[in-house]
Amino acid sequence: MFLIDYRELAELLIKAEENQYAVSCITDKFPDFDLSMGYVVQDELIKMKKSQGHEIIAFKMGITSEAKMKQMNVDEPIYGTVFDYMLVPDKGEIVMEEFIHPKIEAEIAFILAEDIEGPAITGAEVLAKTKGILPVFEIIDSRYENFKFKLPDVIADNTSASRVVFGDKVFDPKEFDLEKIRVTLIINGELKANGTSAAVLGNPANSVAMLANMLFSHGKGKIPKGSIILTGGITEAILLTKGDHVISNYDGMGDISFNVR
Ligand code: OOG
Ligand code: MG
Repeated sequence: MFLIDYRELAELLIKAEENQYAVSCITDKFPDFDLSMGYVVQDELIKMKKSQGHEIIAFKMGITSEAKMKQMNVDEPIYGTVFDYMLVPDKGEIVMEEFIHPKIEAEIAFILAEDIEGPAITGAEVLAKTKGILPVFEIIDSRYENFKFKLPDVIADNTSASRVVFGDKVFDPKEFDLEKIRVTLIINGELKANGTSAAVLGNPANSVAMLANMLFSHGKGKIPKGSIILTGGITEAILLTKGDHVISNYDGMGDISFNVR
């Protein structure tokens, strides 16, 4: 039997991120490594990031759409944390050398007007407590070789979180049908993927509710008002290459974009 050192695993993943190299999956070495162990490593990783001086700016849900489940060959939503150093301005740029094998996802983010708490909050209840919604890109960059992993691995790896690009306008959710926001993902003028917000658990508000319910069941309490939550990629993620211009249009919310230098 192996003894698993959660701290050491978190350190390994942070080093892989900081030095842009991929590592092999934890589950390859420890077949018994499970979902709850994945979150223990993620919690260690968050502690280490905080002690490096980084601050949490948002929560994220992942694997919330059929397209993502199929692409990654995993079947369950997961959550992670977005840090201040991950923030890229709208119309800004990312530098290819800072990544291993980055992919882009178009998502919808929520900003809470009130605290929300599990164990059984619903999407409708979340919506009643939401101050605003906005378009967001998430750039994911798995620290695992070939961008392949099992769920416990990707949970430990803070769900591949790497960068975020928020739109600069926040919208009133009451003015939208949250099941019907169409989103395009265009790279270098070519439509690479498109979808509708309903792809995210029927309604992205359900993804926020699920986050609150998961956090509660993991003993992590409520999500405080003012929190920002990324609800998960609407379409499959697309691999980025140097020189890419990425733009997404969201029905009724306009465009967000960035370049890869
Ligand atoms: C895991 C993160 C998935 C999403 O929006 O579905 C995610 C991955 O695919 O590497 O962020
Ligand atoms: Mg995502």
